Amino acid sequence: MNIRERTFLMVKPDGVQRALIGSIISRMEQKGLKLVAMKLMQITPDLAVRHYGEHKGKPFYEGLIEFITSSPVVAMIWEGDDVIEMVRTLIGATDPREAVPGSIRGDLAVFTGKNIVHGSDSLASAKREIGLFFGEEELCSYRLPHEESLYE
Ligand code: D4T
Repeated sequence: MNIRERTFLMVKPDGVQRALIGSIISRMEQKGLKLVAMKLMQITPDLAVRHYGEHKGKPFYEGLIEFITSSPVVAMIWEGDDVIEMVRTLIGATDPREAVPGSIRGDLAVFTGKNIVHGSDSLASAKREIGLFFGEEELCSYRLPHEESLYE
């Protein structure tokens, strides 16, 4: 059974710097997913720590916090059936050298520390991350004309 879900997707500072915002959004749109919230924003150190808290103590943690706060990101919420797993597949493996061609990281990135995008990895993470980055009033509810032809 398919379950309608929402996921948090972020174009990281390297994706913004490399002018890849449009192509990342395009891939989600072409898949048939629905954008329900989006903003360009600067992540504060406080938000960075809350978002990546699970990695505290790991060797890459300090660099990760510095990187994610280094320039603006694009924060988004996408909606669709099984969207959390689907977006992870579209993004590809964390290490771009292992990400398959056709995925965002497989096609566009070369280094784990600069892997262009972040996508929630579970329902619990999606709920937590959406709550960290967005207020309920920032989400839009609407229908797309292709929704009927997209789902079984
Ligand atoms: P994010 O969370 O950014 O979508 O990445 P992943 O979900 O694919 O991977 P992650 O949580 O394991 O890592 C978070 C973030 O840390 C960077 N990183 C990770 C790094 O710089 N060096 C490393 O060795 C690892 C494992 C990249 C993504």
